[in-house]
Amino acid sequence: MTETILYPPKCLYRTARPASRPQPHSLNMIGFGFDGTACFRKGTAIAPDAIRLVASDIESYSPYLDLDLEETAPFYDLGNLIVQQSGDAHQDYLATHERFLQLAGDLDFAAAGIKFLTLGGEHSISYSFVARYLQTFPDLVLLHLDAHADLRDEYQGYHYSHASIIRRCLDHFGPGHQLLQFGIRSGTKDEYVWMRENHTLAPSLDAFVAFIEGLPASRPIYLTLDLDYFDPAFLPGTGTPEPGGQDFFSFVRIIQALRHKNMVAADVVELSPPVDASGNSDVFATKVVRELILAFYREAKNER
Ligand SMILES: [Mn+2]
Repeated sequence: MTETILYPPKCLYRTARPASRPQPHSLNMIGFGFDGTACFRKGTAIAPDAIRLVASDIESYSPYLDLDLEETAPFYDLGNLIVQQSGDAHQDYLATHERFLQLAGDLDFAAAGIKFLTLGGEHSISYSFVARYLQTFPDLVLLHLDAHADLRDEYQGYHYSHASIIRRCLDHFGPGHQLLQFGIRSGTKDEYVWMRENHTLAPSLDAFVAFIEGLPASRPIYLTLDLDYFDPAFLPGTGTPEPGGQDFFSFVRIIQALRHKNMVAADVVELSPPVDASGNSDVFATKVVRELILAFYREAKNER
């Protein structure tokens, strides 16, 4: 008998179809509610189901992309990876990562056209997916929206910490891979020196959007979005808020540029519903997720 690796979602994402395996030539939503290394304010574990719940109550139409979830090609909601909770964050992360490999490890993401939209969880969960897509696509572009550089080699003793996620991804970088970051406004001096030397930090929104617009239409893109990219005035419900952040319209400009490109996967991490009792952060995050789902959509049928 095989181990159960997924919980069905408490409620299915609006307009999504249920599935228990990644579906080919499709977008696959999956929750990964791991929050073991979060250092300040925990709570991201319940974010995937919080987003699904809000999704049933917001408009399915995006005026920014002129697309409607009701009209776009089907996508699938796989539910949530079962997160081990032994109290040892490192072991718990690796055990859940193993479950992801059981679910998708034998699939050829490129040939089968398997696209993932992952709902965290804390940022460390991105590693499972980014490493896999880097391996799959030797010319992958990793776009990183975040308040934090996440380039530490380890944080508070954790190699796979949410504060070192981009460093862990860089471990898998080959010569054809490229990283561009935007929204970063917090890090160590060493992290800033590294970003300057390697030209990975876009100096402005215009520069970041122009970079996306300049990419060949076929170049595969992975977008990792830590919601603390947004200013805490707009989205206070994250574990490690930083003042001086971006607004929703900056994200609209980015998504409008991505709409015409080849996004192969994305993740949205660090929403912590208990931190914002008003629930506004959950709504904000859910609108962001709606725009992302629609940005995956391709006019030709079954090419999501
Ligand atoms: Mn962050």
